Amino acid sequence: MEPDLITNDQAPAPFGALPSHGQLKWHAREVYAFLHFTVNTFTDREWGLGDEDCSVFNPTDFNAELIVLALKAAGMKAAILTCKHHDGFCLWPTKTTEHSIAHSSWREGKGDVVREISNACRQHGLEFGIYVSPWDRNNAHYGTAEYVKIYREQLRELLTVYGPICEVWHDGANGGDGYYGGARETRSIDRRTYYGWPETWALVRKLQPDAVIFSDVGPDIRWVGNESGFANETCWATYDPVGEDGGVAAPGWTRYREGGSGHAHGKHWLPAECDVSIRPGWFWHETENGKVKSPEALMELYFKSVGRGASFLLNVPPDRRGQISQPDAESLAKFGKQIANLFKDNVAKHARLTASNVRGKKSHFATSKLLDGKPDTYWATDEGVTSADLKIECTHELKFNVIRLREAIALGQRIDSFSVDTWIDGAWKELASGTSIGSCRLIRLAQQVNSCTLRLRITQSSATCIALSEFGLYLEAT
Ligand code: FUL
Repeated sequence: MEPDLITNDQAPAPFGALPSHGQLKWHAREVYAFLHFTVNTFTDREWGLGDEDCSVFNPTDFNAELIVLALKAAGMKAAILTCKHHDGFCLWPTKTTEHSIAHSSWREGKGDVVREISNACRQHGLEFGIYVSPWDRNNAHYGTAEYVKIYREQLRELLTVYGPICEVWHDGANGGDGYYGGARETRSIDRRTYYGWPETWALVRKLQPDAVIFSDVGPDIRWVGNESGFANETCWATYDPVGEDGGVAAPGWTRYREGGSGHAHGKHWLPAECDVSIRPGWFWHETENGKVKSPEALMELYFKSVGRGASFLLNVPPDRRGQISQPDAESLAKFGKQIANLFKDNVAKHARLTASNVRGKKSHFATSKLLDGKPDTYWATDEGVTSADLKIECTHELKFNVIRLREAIALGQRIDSFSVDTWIDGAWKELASGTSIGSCRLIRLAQQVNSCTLRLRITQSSATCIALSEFGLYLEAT
């Protein structure tokens, strides 16, 4: 946020829950990758048992740079690596367990996948995040207080040795059967209390203050409640998770389906992340080489995640070579091109924008801010003006089939509903309408529209005035 627009005494007062610095950076990432890679890649499983011999991890031609370049071609801004999945095998030479890459035959036990992926990310301008499964089917101490210490130590290693970490990812799979150092039994834990999450998250905050923490319940980023990659059409950035029993929520202990929409004007800024795999499974399996999602399917998911104010976390699992398989890489590259082409030109950029109200009639808050491409400038209305019209006029026809709106979210999520109309044969005709906007709302129209005159109506705002940062019209090639 430009200091003068936030601190300016004429600027709108922030409304409700607000994003932190780390969350604002997260909103800008929009599309980023999951890399599921571990012993499962070599044993053809989705959940390893924890009894795998370390030597099974042996990629034949691991190449972190090629992996990261495949992600970059899709326009991805970050990669989150499964540093440890439920099987407990650590992809870095940890001091906390022998069940790690240091005891594999790969590079004679001297390799470090976390080091290489994090370095390649930084070299190519991507940020790096870590997935560290709390459930550990290998560790003999799982279920005792000793294991919680080990888990925190693993986080400490990862958060101190590998440079800046953008996101820390905790899944909600908690306990069950496993190897557990040879005990081979079923261990259950109390999901609400066992891990001591507040203390664990305090450690993350201390070591990496800008990292956002993801789990079913945040504290920074929430699970959207499905693994299919979409948010609900109405999707608020605010959310107040409750436990399955209505009490205190914890990862794996929450009414997770509510994550799809969040809660309008909830107490916490806790936006949704939509995770999904480019293949049916999270890990690479040869039998799924023909089942890679097409670029069109990825586009659809983009509209249903990023286009609803959430993020698109797309898993792309490295194969047994330690690279991204060709069908996956091809789909990623085409998807990246389609996104880049779609947004390269806001066709409304030369249009005349006239608002029914501009805050204090000041240039600071003028409608031109909607077209400057800056997330921290915005058109605002006077106090008490909670609905307003924006007319868009052009001497030539604007041709588009996608509309993009963004709120100035540093000031909170303020708008409740909107509509877009086009002027046809002497009357306004409604093209689209919706509810939540937040960081991004995309409307993908069924047909191309050619029009010289349009109108955006902000029909309701719960804040005392409106602050909208972008109005964009784009043409998606069909
Ligand atoms: C889940 C895990 O059980 C899956 O294996 C996968 O890692 C997914 C992203 O999270 O909780």
